[in-house]
Amino acid sequence: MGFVDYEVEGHVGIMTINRPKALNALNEDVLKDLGAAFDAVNLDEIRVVILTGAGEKSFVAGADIAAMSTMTKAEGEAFGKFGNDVFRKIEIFPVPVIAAVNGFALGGGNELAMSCDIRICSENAVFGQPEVGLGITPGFGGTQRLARLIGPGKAKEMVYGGRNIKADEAYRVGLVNAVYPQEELMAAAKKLASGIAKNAPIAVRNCKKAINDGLEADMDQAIVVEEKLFGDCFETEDQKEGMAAFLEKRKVERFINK
Ligand code: DAK
Repeated sequence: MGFVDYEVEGHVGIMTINRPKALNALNEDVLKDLGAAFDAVNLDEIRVVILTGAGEKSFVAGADIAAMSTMTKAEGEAFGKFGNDVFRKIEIFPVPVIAAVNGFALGGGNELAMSCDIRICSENAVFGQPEVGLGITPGFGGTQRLARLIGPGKAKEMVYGGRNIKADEAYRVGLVNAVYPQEELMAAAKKLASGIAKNAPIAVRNCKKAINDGLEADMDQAIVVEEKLFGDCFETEDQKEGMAAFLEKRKVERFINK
């Protein structure tokens, strides 16, 4: 599909942003294709999505600076909304999305990675929000998600200074869960994905929703969110099979997403 390739391996969907000549920078067409690729995922089959970038240099080097350079205020706002809608679609996508960050994740690239549930990266990965050097603020959620993920002090240092950090520092501050040699990154992402995909899909989806929705609420409301999603798992075939397998001291035969 245009700038986004999509393949399926078992229950895992692998999406690759494919515009390597511009280091996979996000223009309107790339964003459109990315949104359409998520809309097209068959959720009866797919239990985890991996998102990566084409080539060995860049995940996404940000929003397309050439395209943005001539935007009016109104166009900039419309572009921001368009991107935000796609990123939010990923954030609340029913199944987990793993970002396999294979190089630069700058500006909109870091913001895209932060819209995913889990980030792992290659040793050459570089993360940052360089927007203030371009005369703008981060516009695809960078000021919001970075502060929530790594804390306001470190986020402010990165955002105000437009300072990029390398993979080891991203790991240390909790922006990524693990760092791998470039050639091992996709295998690691697939292993992580299949470890999730083997579990009861309805339960995994409900965990995603519980964590995301709960983080936006105070603890009293958050616990109610959890109660409802916990209750929602009961009477499913997978809940019955999971518990029966434990009581019968056997392995789960397979979870069927029902
Ligand atoms: N946009 C467009 N083209 C880009 C690009 C980008 N962000 N990043 C790289 N490219 C292109 C380069 O122009 C070059 O194209 P050619 O000259 O070959 O035609 C090609 O990719 C290779 O890049 P370099 O030659 O520069 O490669 P290097 O290895 O020397 O350097 C680099 C790699 C990643 C350090 C460098 O390319 C770089 O600094 N890129 C820009 C990184 C950056 O500043 N990213 C943040 C962009 S700002 C908004 C919502 C969201 C946003 C804004 C507004 N609203 C609410 C309105 C988001 C903003 C951003 O993401």
